[in-house]
Amino acid sequence: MITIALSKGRIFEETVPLLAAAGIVPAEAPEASRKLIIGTNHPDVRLIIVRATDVPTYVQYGAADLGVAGKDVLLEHGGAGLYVPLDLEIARCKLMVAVQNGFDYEGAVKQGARLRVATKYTECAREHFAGKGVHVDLIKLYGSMELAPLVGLADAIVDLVSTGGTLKANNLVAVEDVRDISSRLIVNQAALKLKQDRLQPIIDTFAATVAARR
Ligand code: PRT
Ligand code: MG
Repeated sequence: MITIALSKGRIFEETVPLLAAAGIVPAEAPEASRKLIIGTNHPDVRLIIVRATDVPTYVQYGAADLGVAGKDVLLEHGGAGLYVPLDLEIARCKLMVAVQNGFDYEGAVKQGARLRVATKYTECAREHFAGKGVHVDLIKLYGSMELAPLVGLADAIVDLVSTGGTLKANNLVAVEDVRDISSRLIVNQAALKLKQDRLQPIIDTFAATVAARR
């Protein structure tokens, strides 16, 4: 059995074409069924649907052989037990610093002010501000970071931005890039050795499909 861990939403949707290239077709869409284990056209290939942040954990412990996870998730999770052979170049976005419209971020940084920063991405944020020599108090949140500056919880947020629509709708502006983000194929290292004959062709087909899109 080959088990592939995916999160529903953009990662599932953008992985389906890559799976199709490898001849793997899900029996149903996760939104349609509420099932957490989804069969495919291959009796020995199944998909499991987990939270985006849990994908590396399932693969690390070998409960899934393969998974697709955002670089943001991998940076926060750490890479133990994971082989990361491929940037799938899907679910692209940017990790950015954003503030409420009118907040003088550059000025605050120049004055050496201590900034309160709300984020789900505390590891990335810590490294980013340390690299700039900016002192920050990090406030860990698990979602809706955009709210924090609006109600005085934080001066700034570090969050993912794709269209910019969410920032705009909440009177926030991006003031700094932290890094580009895309999703990666992750592989359980032991599974790669034990099931190489089944896994390597999938990895190779994904790689060829990604390269052909460039
Ligand atoms: O939603 P849930 O809480 O279940 O989990 P999740 O947010 O971790 O999962 P999901 O499926 O939303 O995201 C999975 C992966 O997609 C992330 O780990 C990223 O690598 C990638 N990705 C790409 C994004 C975005 N684009 C994105 N725009 N993840 C989240 N967003 C959010 C962002 O946090 C912000 O709230 O969308 C909002 C901004 O979008 P725009 O288009 O308004 O700028
Ligand atoms: Mg989300």
